[in-house]
Amino acid sequence: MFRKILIANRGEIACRVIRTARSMGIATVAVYSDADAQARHVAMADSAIHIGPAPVSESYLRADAIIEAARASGAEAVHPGYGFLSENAEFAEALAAAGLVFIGPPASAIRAMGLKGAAKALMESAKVPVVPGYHGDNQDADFLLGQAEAIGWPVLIKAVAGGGGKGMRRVDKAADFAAALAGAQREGAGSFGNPKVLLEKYLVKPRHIEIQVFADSHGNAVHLFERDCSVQRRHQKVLEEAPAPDMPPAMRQAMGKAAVEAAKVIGYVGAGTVEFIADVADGLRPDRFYFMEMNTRLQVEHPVTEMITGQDLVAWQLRVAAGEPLPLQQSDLHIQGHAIEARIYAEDPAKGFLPSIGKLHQLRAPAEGPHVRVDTGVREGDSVTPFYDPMIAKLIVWDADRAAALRQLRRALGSYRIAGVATNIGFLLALAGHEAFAAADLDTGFIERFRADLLPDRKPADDQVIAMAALGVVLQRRQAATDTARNSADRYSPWASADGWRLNDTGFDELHFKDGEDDRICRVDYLAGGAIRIHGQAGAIEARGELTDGSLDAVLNGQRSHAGLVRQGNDLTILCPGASHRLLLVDPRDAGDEDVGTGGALAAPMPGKIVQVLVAEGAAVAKGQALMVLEAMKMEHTIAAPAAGKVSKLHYAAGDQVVEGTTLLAIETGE
Ligand code: MV4
Repeated sequence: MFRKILIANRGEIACRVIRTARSMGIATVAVYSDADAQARHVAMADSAIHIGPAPVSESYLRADAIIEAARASGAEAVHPGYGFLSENAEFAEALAAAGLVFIGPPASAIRAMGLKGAAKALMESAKVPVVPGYHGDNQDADFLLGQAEAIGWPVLIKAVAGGGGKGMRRVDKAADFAAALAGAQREGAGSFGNPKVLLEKYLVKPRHIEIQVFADSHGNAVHLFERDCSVQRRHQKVLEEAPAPDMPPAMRQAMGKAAVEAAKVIGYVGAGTVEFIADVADGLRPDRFYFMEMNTRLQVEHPVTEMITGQDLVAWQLRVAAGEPLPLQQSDLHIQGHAIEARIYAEDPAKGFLPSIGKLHQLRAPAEGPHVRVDTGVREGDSVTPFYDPMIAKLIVWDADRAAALRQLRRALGSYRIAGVATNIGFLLALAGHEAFAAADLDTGFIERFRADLLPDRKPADDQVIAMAALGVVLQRRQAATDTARNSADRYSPWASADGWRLNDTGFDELHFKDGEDDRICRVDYLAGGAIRIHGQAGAIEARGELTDGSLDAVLNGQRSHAGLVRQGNDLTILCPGASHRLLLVDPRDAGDEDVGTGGALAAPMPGKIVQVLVAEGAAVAKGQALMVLEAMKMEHTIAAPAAGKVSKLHYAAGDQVVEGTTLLAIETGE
């Protein structure tokens, strides 16, 4: 076995590989870009080597820099993870030339699966079923139209070098064929440098079912059953599960056998996935599945296979790459229970799933255990940057059967708490709670078909949410007041109390929240024993509770309630199970006091634009004095001095755009 390996990747997959390597006593070397110097995978590895600037073309895609790093570190083998260089045959060859082991298949196997038409012909020769169609060399438009007529409409034109749905055109009738053909050819040439296409019968109700295969260098090959990845959005997988719901045993056996044949015919070694498309117009049938493509790497969704087989696929990869035989034979492998993976992304479903860039001010994952696994590459306080995939984590659940696993999924998703970026968790919860998903009425059109159910309109905050927000604000003020009192000579001073009944005679306050465009102004009465009464739209709610480290444990009208609470200045995020609400606290008394930096450097609390600089370099300032005004998220935020001192440096001027965390100015406090 190797003594040291280098992981040519980042994020959750780098962390995943490091975890297994460590458990096997193998030393790990991480590589990182400028943007990842503080990343989790770097912190986890035994050592780490810088390979370049943030853009992937200048770092994680630089084969030369990675090979040099492997050499310099003394690593014997390189794990490519997925994406980046994982399916790059030249990279595999360059590693071999440098005397390093590529933890992946032979370059020849990667090439054999590179072009769709050639791969299909190869599969046909191995008796692996392929979608009926034409995948020959003749690219003449009239000839292809004739082939399409023979296949029967609708027909799918696919660029042979295409991928991820690019260079694909559905054609329903002869009159549309020529234009669609030209389009697919243009896209193939433009995106992949290859105008060649193939034709297939278009399957109107397909399911994406893939088989995990493994082969060693001694001629053994097995499969580790199937995964169903039919729930996709724009060719991005959203939910993956194993086994495939309602899979007939005869079909599982036939698909497993076909996948192993596919691996054998290309001389495969290592972990691979054979993707099939199943025509489910008449349900799942053993004679209605067809080879689509083979992914010559470990896949994002490999954990669901690990959960149902009890195997560690990264450990298998390392053993096979080191020349050992497969750890188990086919007859040793069995399916146990059901697993589902949900990909948690920093993206905004309300904005067309646009990536949501920013800092993960709060990141609380469900507790891990036999039923819940979380694979992640980020920690609370890390940022989602525009440079890389905005995946936050993979949540994997397991239970004895699908219905139980689905309950685990809903519970785990509901307990996730993320603030600072928008996430797809609400969308995932809607999916996991959808009756058609529970009924396993799956096909690749699932998300489009139920779009209206899955993307509900933004719900205004109800009285319960407003009450939680109000309670959170009151508890925070009390905490701040207690801290002040602790630091003051007279800790029992009534002025140190933040309770309304001491701050004003009447014993009540008014809190003004903005929920989107809606103003929510509510009266808050201070009651005995620390409770408060919040007057909402539908009535009053009596609330008390505790706020610890961003977690609010409350009792509202006698009912227990939990939520996450994150406050950035006057920007408040209330994270309720399955739904998050963002409110702005409109309160002149608080202006600026949460926007203060610590120490002498003042950082931008969020990305925005400097609209005003209120002090000059060298100016003496008092504690709490307004220094700059930052416009962010349509609100103005005052940056105030954390302590009395002198402005030693102004880094920005009015009109400048700043990213979150940027040091805006420095103050010498004389401390
Ligand atoms: C198909 C198809 C229907 N009929 N082929 C999409 C990406 C590529 N890997 C293959 N894809 C498809 N091929 C035939 N003959 C429908 C799709 C397809 C799809 C496949 C798997 C998962 C999601 C999909 C979403 C849309 C279309």
